[in-house]
Amino acid sequence: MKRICFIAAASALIALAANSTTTSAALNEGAHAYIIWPRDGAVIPGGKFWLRMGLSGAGIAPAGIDRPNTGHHHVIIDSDLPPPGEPIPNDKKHLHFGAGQTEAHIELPPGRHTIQLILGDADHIPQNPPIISKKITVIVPQ
Ligand SMILES: [Cu+2]
Repeated sequence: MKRICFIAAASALIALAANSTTTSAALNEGAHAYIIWPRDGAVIPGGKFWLRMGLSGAGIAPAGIDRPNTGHHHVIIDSDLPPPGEPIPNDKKHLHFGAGQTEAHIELPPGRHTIQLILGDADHIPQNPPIISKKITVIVPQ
């Protein structure tokens, strides 16, 4: 019940935000995701960390909530961006945060890894143009 209330409240806020905008396309221009932590090139002993995800120029909405200029984060690990216009795959290299999370506990094995964010809409499809972060590299020592 608590969760349902939260989603209802979030929808109300998003609706308010949407009313004050002109078109979603105009707002999407320049929107981008960014990785707050870790920083590019970080060495992470043990490979366990909290990834902190940022978003500028767009809003977070849970999967299934269809509002202009919103979406939920996806973390792409050791992979290139998924193709445009199709749902983002759901596997070990493509993690969905469909509850609207902006933090994720990640565990990576030893080695070099790339991490990149891409926003997806209510149906997990990237926005057009896509709202992405810079691709960073992290190193997990042996
Ligand atoms: Cu998704």
